[in-house]
Amino acid sequence: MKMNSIFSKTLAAVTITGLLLVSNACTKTSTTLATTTSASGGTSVSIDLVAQNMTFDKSSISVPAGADVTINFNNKDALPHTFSVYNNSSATLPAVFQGKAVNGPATFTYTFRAPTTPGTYFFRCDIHPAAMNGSFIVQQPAQ
Ligand SMILES: [Cu+2]
Repeated sequence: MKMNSIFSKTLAAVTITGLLLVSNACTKTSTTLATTTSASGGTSVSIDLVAQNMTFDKSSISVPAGADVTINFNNKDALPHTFSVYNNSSATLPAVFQGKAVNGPATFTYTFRAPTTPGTYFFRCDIHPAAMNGSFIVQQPAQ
């Protein structure tokens, strides 16, 4: 049983990686995911996000439900940007996550737990929400 569990998790990670490689070939805005499965069964994901010229380099970020998310944020502008996640584009509170402002040019690492309910959420810069936003997609974990 234990071996089966490890095998299925490994298979799931490989499947996710394969799907993302396919989507990366289609569009520059898709997320590059490097998922890992910890011994406790939790999933972590690390995502690079660049803010430059008042825009993010991604219009869509996808993560597994309930994953530990690391955003490697690179603010290349000489002004502050933030990264926050909300339930939808109206950005009503409570937020899923609200990151602190990062004065650029500088890098910062945000960490938070993804929602456990799959669906399409919303991310934005809280300082420039109209110009800097996108879809934060929480995916059903692979079985
Ligand atoms: Cu901003």
